Amino acid sequence: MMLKIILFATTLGFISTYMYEEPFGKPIININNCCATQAINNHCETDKQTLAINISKILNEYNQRIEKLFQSLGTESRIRDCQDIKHVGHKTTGVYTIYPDGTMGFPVRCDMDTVDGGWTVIQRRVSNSDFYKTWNDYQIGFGNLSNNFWLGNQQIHTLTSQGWYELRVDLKSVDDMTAYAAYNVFAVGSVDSGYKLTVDGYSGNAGDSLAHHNGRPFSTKDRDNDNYSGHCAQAYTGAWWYGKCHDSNLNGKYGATAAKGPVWETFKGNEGPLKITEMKIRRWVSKRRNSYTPQ
Ligand SMILES: [Ca+2]
Ligand SMILES: [Ca+2]
Repeated sequence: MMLKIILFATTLGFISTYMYEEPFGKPIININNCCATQAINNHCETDKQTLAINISKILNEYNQRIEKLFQSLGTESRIRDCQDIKHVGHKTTGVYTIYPDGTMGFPVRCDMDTVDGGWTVIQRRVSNSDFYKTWNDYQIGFGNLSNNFWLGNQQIHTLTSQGWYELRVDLKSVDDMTAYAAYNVFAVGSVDSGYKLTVDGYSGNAGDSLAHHNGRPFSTKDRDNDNYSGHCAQAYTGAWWYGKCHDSNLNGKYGATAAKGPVWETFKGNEGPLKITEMKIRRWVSKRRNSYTPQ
C-alpha cells in the first residue's frame, strides 16, 4: 500500500513534467476531456481504468529508466533531498520529487526561504488537523505536503542515512511570537531501532526541548516504546520520541493544553500549544563541514 501511494504521488510529478514535453512525440492522454460528455455512461469507468493502467505502465517504465540512469551515474548524481533540489537551481518553496538511494523517489516539501534554503521539511502544522495517529501512519507518513503533514519515519530514516544532517525547528505561538531550535546533528534510526532519535549541538532561541528525547525510540498511541510505566503517547495525545514523558510534543493535539498539545516546553511551556510548527532537515555540504568533525 505504501509503495502504491508513493508511486502514485511520484507519478503525478512525472505526468506534469513529462506529459507537457510529450516525450513520445505525441500527446499520451488527455485527462481533462476524458468522459466529460458521457459521465453517466458505464463505458466511462472502464475507459478510465484502462487509462489508469496504461499510465501506470508508462510511468513505471520511466521510473525504471530513471533508476537505470541513476545507477549509471552513481550516487552523487541522484537528487537526494531538497539540498540537491536547491543545487540544481530551484529557488521556490514547494513540493518536489526526490530520489534517495534505494527508493523509487517520493515527493517532499522543500523550504527554500529559511536561512539559505535547501531544507527538506519532515513535519508541518499550520492549522487544526488530526495527528493522533497509529504507528503505521507515522511510519509511512500522512497529511498534505501543502499544509499539515508528517513525512514518515521510514522516509526520514532513509534521508538521514545519506549523510550528515542538521535539524531546524521553527515555532510560532498563538500570540505570534516566533522562535527556533537548531541542532547540528539529527538522525532517525531504522525500524529495528524503533526509529530512534539522535540529536546534538543545540543552538537557537527556543531552548533545547529535544535533549530529553535524544536516544529514545518513537512511540505512538498503539506502540509504547517510552521510558515511563504509563503510556506517554496516549497520555499526551501525540506521537514522539517519548522518554518520561516529554519536553516537546510537536505532534500533540492541536490547541490542547495540559502538555497534550503541540508544545515546546522551553519556549511556551506545556500550557502553550503552538500555532505553527515546522521541522526541517538539511544535509551538510563539504564547504560547511570544515568547522565540524564528521561522525
Ligand atoms: Ca510505557
Ligand atoms: Ca517536561
